[in-house]
Amino acid sequence: MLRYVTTNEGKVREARAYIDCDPLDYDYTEVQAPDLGTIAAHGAREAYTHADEPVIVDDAGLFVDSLDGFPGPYSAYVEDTLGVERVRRLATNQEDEDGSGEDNRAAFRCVLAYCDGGSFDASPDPVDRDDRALAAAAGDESSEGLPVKLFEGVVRGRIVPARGDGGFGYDPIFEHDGTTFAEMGTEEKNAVSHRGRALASFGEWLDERRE
Ligand code: ITT
Ligand code: NA
Repeated sequence: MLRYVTTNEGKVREARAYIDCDPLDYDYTEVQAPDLGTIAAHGAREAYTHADEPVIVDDAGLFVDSLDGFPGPYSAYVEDTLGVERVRRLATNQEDEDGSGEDNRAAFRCVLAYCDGGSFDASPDPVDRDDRALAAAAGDESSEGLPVKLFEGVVRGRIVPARGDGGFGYDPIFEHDGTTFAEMGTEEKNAVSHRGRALASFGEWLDERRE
């Protein structure tokens, strides 16, 4: 069985529309890195080594244009500490300061990292050497070199005052085509979201491999 390595029920709900998987609560090392791919690839190798079953690690974040991409890879930490409403206010103040009148543009990004210990045409490591150094620093040389396939999804939108009570995380303040992600059902969000796009390409790749 494919294991979706996460503690986030919202991610699993969305993933199940595309793939058959069970959640696995495994606390892999979230290495400090500026890009989601490095974090996810490292997590997938470590989780596979632990679980000995095919795994998917999902690393995602909200990137606010006016904040130079903050909170980005730190989105989970920032949600826990500042909270969603303060991130919204930060983004809004920023806009007022430069008086540009620009919309509060932002993007959600998601990287899925797949590892099953088998060999396949792996994705090039996002920052190959750095990743190895990070893996070594985390005391995880054993899993070094395991092939990992990365799938990425991006959706652009705007930061707005919170609306809706669906979804999770930053969904209430992220508007796409006039609707916040928290105002959408799972299917509607999946059809346009960062995670939906990454899952769709992962699902296609899995199907091709099975043929
Ligand atoms: P796991 O690491 O256990 O998978 P997490 O929620 O900590 O769960 P991330 O490390 O990927 O997930 O952190 C992503 C942050 O971005 C976190 O605060 C999420 O709530 C938020 N986030 C990710 N995907 C989102 C989405 O589709 N809608 C809203 N917020 C999202
Ligand atoms: Na996390």
